[in-house]
Amino acid sequence: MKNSEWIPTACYQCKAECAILARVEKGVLKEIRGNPLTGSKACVKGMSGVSLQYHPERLTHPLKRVGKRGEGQFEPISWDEAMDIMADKLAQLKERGEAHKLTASFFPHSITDPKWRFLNAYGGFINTALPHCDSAKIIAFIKAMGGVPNHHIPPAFFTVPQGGIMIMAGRHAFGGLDDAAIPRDILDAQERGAKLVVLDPLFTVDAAKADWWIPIKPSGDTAFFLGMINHLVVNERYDKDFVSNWIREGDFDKLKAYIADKTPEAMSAICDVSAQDIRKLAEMCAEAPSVGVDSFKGIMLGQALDFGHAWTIFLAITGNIDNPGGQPLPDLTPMTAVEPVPTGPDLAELGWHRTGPNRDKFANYAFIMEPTWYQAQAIKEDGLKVLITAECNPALTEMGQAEWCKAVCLPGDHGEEYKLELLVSFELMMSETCQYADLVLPDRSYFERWELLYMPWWYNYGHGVVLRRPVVEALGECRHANDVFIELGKRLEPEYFAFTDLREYYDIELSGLGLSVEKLMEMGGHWSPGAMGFRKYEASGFGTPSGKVHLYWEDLEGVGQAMPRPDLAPEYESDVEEYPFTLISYRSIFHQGSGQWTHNNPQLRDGRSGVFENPLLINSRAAKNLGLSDGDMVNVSSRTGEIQVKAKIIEGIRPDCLGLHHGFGSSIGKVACLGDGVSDNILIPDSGMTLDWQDLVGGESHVSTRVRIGKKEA
Ligand SMILES: Nc1nc2c(c(=O)[nH]1)N[C@H]1C(S)=C(S)[C@@H](COP(=O)(O)OP(=O)(O)OC[C@H]3O[C@@H](n4cnc5c(=O)[nH]c(N)nc54)[C@H](O)[C@@H]3O)O[C@H]1N2
Ligand SMILES: Nc1nc2c(c(=O)[nH]1)N[C@H]1C(S)=C(S)[C@@H](COP(=O)(O)OP(=O)(O)OC[C@H]3O[C@@H](n4cnc5c(=O)[nH]c(N)nc54)[C@H](O)[C@@H]3O)O[C@H]1N2
Ligand code: SF4
Ligand SMILES: [Mo]
Repeated sequence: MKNSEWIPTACYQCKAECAILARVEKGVLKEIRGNPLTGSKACVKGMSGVSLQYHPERLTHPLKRVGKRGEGQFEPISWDEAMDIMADKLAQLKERGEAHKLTASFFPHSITDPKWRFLNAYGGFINTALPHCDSAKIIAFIKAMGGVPNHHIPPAFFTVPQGGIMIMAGRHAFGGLDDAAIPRDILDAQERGAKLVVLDPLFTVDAAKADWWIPIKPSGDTAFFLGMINHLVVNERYDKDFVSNWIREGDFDKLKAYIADKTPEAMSAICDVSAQDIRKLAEMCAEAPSVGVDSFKGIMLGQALDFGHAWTIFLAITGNIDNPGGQPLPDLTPMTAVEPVPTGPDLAELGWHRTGPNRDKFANYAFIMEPTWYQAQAIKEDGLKVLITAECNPALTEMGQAEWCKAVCLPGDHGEEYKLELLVSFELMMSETCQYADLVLPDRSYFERWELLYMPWWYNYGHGVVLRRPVVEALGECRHANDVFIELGKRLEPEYFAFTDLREYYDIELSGLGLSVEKLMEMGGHWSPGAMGFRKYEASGFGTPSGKVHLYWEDLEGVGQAMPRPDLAPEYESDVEEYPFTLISYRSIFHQGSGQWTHNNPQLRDGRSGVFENPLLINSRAAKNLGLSDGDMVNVSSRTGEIQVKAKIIEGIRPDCLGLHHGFGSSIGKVACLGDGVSDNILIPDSGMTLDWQDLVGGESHVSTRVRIGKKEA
């Protein structure tokens, strides 16, 4: 081994997984940099990943619970014992005919993640900790354009032409990074003469960089886009070529009829943006050579599918699909299937829907993934018996976190200790979720493991594959969760796990591309078929049944959603008098979710520059009405909980909203616990409690809620 070398691999300080170079000196990780192969970008979080690799709080041995769930008392056990506990329980569950009552929550690094393979082979319920964030958009894109089932495909900002428009509708690209290169690419595009327009109730960093900040009412985005669509259609300012060539016959007429009364004036009354501004942005878009729209929080609401639908209609009638600066529609990389391919259980046959039993409303819209949000509900209804979490921390991140903690502690009905019979958490450091787990399993960090990252689209890779590889030796007895699932597969479902190990699994998948893990390493860890390509539909049509864009969704006629409804999310419309404010949560670059992994980073949270509290942002007018001064302690209460927090009076937030940084409130971890941060999820209701407000795609009405505040009495 050379004394010092730069090894190409992939970051995992956040879910963007940028390509990086890691400098390793005599077997010790020393430094991180962006990988020049994919644009040389790494953010501060990514570069500070080094300080976590050797953090004294890293878990290094499997642990077994000895106290009650939640007490956090453990004893070390061997891997053999841990494997036996899991394998025995899973064998039992399957024998009882309840295999579908296993679920694993994890972040899938690839659509061929071996954990998924295990769930499908065993018959477990597919559940994931991530791509629900914008599942409504994914479904909307599939329904309208036959797009690919890929989490977050933002506009390719590096392709925005001069005069192009970038609309951020509930997207904080400079804070909620989804790739370290995005902020740079946005700024570069602005330098080239593109315009940035930010729709956000909060004056974020993006808003500060924007050419125009529009402080929209939370969940008003559908109405806003419908208002623009009305203006474009009525005034014949749409892309006539695209509409006549690429929209399914008859759909445009249906749209015309539907939007006749969705005038900017009518929509203004819903979204609280003036009709004049709705028209102005519509006109700007009609004139611009391209418009790209990005959203995350805008699409994480109870009317999420409606917004996804309005968003796709807007892109279609302005011709901004698969063009430079518009919405990319990537191709699929042809990976080779590892035979035999397990199909997974037929949940409908088992009487199951994606939100658990008896949710008829959701029956027809089953998607490949199940949000974590319904775990508490499923446990209460005896629908979830074994839960394995990896790379997620629902005890803190789950909306209605207290409900999750309560549900995992519910006693069994027939003398069992708990209704949820086994709870396993793979982690790097002890987390809130680990405190409830029966088994805490020490995972390998992203510097210690193999992983083939494969999604149809990654921002700075284009489509293709990226290899994460071990650059240093694993600490202690750490084992990668994927290896553990493969071993469970070999024990319980051997016909689907005939390959030797993860590397061979990846070699088979890569074989159709003429690649292997070895070859990928020689190539610098990255393979892509080349340029992303534009307007690919001209050659092959869209992936919809008609080969054209579908604006009208006849399969949703029965539930009144064949066209997007303009209404605000029901959660925000209810109990307005009792709870006069909408609380919105947001992210910033230093923190990743609620994760121990970044909150414990001493480089990001040192005594001088670290962020140790998340004050409640309140507009100066609202504060004046309530007699509040900057720094006052306030009580904030919602339908589900109450917190005390310091008020921070600012101008840059709507007077009817309050802002709270998401991800604070850690109760474990030396650095993570520093300061007075509070968790927003004490206030936000559990999704199981608000099923009636949930959207067809799985209910996203979670990241905000209605609250009231009052000064805390001394
Ligand atoms: N640093 C960092 N980066 C991350 C993450 C992280 O935890 N930390 N998490 C990753 C994950 S899992 C995700 S899902 C993404 C999330 O990425 P984003 O959604 O971009 O991140 P947020 O800051 O939570 O929310 C964006 C903005 O939406 C605004 N907003 C809230 N409600 C509405 C609304 O109804 N309409 C509109 N127009 N705006 C609204 C908020 O004020 C906020 O400024 O970030 C990813 N990247
Ligand atoms: N109020 C509110 N709640 C929200 C959101 C919001 O905006 N507002 N956002 C929601 C969204 S979009 C999402 S995606 C979820 C995210 O919620 P989670 O998926 O729970 O994500 P994190 O909170 O970042 O927790 C990640 C955990 O993984 C651990 N980890 C990091 N790397 C590894 C690894 O390599 N191996 C293992 N085993 N563990 C690792 C970290 O230590 C951390 O404990 O939160 C949701 N909750
Ligand atoms: S955005 Fe930053 S933390 Fe996230 S993967 Fe990229 S470099 Fe790492
Ligand atoms: Mo997310």
